[in-house]
Amino acid sequence: MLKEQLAHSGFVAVIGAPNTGKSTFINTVIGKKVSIVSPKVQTTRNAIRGIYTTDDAQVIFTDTPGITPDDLGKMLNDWMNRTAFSKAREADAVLLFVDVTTQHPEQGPGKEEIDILCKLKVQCPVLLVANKVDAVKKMRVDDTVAVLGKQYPFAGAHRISALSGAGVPELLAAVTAILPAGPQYFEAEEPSDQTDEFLIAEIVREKMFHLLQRELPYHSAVIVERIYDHETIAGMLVINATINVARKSQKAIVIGEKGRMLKQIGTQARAELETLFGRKIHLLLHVRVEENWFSSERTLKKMGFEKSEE
Ligand SMILES: Nc1nc2c(ncn2[C@@H]2O[C@H](COP(=O)(O)OP(=O)(O)OP(=O)(O)O)[C@@H](O)[C@H]2O)c(=O)[nH]1
Ligand SMILES: [Mg+2]
Repeated sequence: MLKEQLAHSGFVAVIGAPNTGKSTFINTVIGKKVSIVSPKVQTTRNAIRGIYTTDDAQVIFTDTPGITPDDLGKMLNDWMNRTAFSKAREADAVLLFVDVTTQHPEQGPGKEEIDILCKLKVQCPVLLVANKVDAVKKMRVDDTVAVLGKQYPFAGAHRISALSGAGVPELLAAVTAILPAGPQYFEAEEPSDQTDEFLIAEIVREKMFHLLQRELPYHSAVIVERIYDHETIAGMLVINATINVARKSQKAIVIGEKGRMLKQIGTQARAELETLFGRKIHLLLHVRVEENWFSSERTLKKMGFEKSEE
């Protein structure tokens, strides 16, 4: 049952440059994987909700793609950036993530952060979140916060480690307190609103990010075509998914010698999916060449993108 009135409820957009730990933070808050994580930049492509519910509050976090001027396949990149800014504009509060390990306060604030702050035209409170404090000295964190603090009228600054969870409860309390009274939007048992198809595609994509070199994951997209219960093997979930790549040569790499790479991607994804769904899974992966899929409106829509207006 949804409660009509909570002391605090609303939408919080989590934005920042790529690789700053936005998705890691969402997963830590929710306590399970809602959004995929990798050491490579631009892992997240869509707006992904992680819903945090307590007795008297509901905070709907939206994980967003890292904002970057880099141009990897124009339309996809453009839509990713638009997604991040439009989610910030729709939100009741914004968390701007900064990776303290990549900041050099003595050289002034990061170019990426300045660029984001210039384009961030929001009325709502924006909290600065200095992430990865576990990896650098405290002084450097303080300097980063001080330097960036001069660039924008932040409603507060928090120092956290999304990975270890340090500082996360304090940040959660602060962002909850900012939100006005309002209704409960989602059931408490629903930590996310993504479909099974989307989550499965994302898990396959995460394994590709970890297993494939350099640019390849960026040139790939995963689409779950069909999920069905197997008629003869009770309890087995059969999943049919396609990996789109942009070139024939990329298809060969994803499949690998004697199909080894594709098998490894499938095995790792299946293991995680079996834990997630709590049942046996048969994952059928197929690789298809679709030139310039990242500039194809039809394919991007199939991948869950919306062409949001800026
Ligand atoms: N040391 C340390 N590493 C972290 C922390 N948070 C995230 N990371 C690492 O940073 C990398 C990027 O994390 P993600 O959560 O994927 O970053 P993101 O901001 O969602 O990245 P995009 O989706 O590409 O924009 C991963 O290797 C994480 O393990 C942290 O608090 N400390
Ligand atoms: Mg991410």
